[in-house]
Amino acid sequence: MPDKSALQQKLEELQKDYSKTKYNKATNKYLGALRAKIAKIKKSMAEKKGRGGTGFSVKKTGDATVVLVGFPNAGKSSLLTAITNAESRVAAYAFTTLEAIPGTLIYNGAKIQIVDLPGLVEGAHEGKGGGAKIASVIRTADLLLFIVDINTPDLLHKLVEELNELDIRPNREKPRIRIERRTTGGITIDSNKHNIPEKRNLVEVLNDFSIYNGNIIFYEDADLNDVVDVLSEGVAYIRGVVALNKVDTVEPAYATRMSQEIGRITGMKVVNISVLQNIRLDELKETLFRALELNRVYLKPRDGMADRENPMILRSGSTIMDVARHVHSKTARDVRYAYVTGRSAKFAGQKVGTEHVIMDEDEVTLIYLK
Ligand SMILES: Nc1nc2c(ncn2[C@@H]2O[C@H](COP(=O)(O)OP(=O)(O)OP(=O)(O)O)[C@@H](O)[C@H]2O)c(=O)[nH]1
Ligand SMILES: [Mg+2]
Repeated sequence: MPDKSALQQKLEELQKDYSKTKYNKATNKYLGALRAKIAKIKKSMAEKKGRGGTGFSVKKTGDATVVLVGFPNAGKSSLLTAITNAESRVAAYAFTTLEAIPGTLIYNGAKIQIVDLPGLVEGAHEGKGGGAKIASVIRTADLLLFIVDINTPDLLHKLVEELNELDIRPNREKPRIRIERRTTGGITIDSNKHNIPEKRNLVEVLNDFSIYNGNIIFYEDADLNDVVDVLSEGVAYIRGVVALNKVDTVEPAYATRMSQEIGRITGMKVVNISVLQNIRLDELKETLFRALELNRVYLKPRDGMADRENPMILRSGSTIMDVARHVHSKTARDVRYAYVTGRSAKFAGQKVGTEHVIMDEDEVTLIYLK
C-alpha cells in the first residue's frame, strides 16, 4: 500500500493540474511554452495530412463506444473479457495487448462497444509505445474508461497528462470562446468576463494562427491555452469514468478513501472494482450506461402494450422526430404527433409534437398522417 504522505502529494499535484493553468505574469516564459505548443500542433497537422491513414482502425459499431485507457498491466484485457462477448489475452506482465480489440457489452438493451487497447506509456505523446496509434483510437470514443490499479492511483494523473499532450481533454467541455474572422479592423475582444488573457498576448497567439482581424467572444473565463485549443482543430473533449481495479488486494477502508479523493479531485465518477473477484462489475456497467447518456424508448402501438423487451436506444436530447427516423427514415416525415408516458411526460399519455425531447424509459406511440 502506498505511503499516505506520498499519495497525498500526488493527489495535490493532480489537483493543481486540473485547476486550469492561471495566467502567469512571467509572460515571456508562458508565451514561449504556448509557442512550442502551437508549433507542435502545426507539425502534427502537417503529419496527419501527409500520412492519410490512422493506426489500427476499429470500426465503430453499436449504440456507443467506450475505450479502455490505462497503463500496462492495469487489467484492461481482463475487464474486456469479463464484461463483453470478446476475449483479449491476459497475462501477469506488461505489454500483453498489442492491438485494438473490440467487444460488445449488451446492457439495458443497448449495444455498447468496448475497445481494449495496449497500455499507454509515459512519453506516448512523443510516439513511445505506439502512442499515436493508440491516440487515434481513443479519439473515436464516446466515453473513456480509465482503468487504474488501485495500488498506483497516482498513475491516473499521468494518464490524464499524456492524453492532454495528445490533444485529448478527458472530462472537459470545449471552451466557450468564439472567433469571428473579419477582413479589417484588427483584433477586438467582446467579453464581460474578468479572467481572460491580456489583449497583447491574445493578439500574438492569433497572429501565430495567421489571424490579424477578428472579434473574439469569451462566454466564460479562459486562458491562452483555451484559445489555442479552440483555434487548433482536432482537440477532442471526451467524458471520462474511472475504474480503480484490483480492490481485492487492498483494505476496504483504503479503497473507499482513495475513490472519494480521486472523485473529488478529478470530478469523474469512480467505481472500485475487482475483475478477478467480480466485484462491482454490475455497478460499473450501470455507470457506463449513465455516463453515455443513452435513453431507452419503448414503442407502444396505439391499442397495445409497449414493447419493453426491445428498447430503441437514442442519445440524450433526442426528439420524437428522432424516434420516428429510427423506426424508418422514409416514413418519419409523416409523423404528426405522439403520445408519451414516462419521465418526459407531464401525465400518462400526454400528446406531444415532433420536437418534444424524450427521456430514458419513455413509452412512445407515434401517430402518422393518414
Ligand atoms: N488481484 C487482481 N489481479 C487482477 C485483477 N484484474 C486483472 N488482474 C491481473 O493483472 C494482470 C494484468 O491483467 P491484464 O488484463 O492483462 O492487463 P492489461 O491492462 O490488459 O495489460 P496490457 O495488455 O499489458 O496493457 C493479470 O495477471 C491479471 O490476472 C483484479 O481485479 N485483481
Ligand atoms: Mg491487455
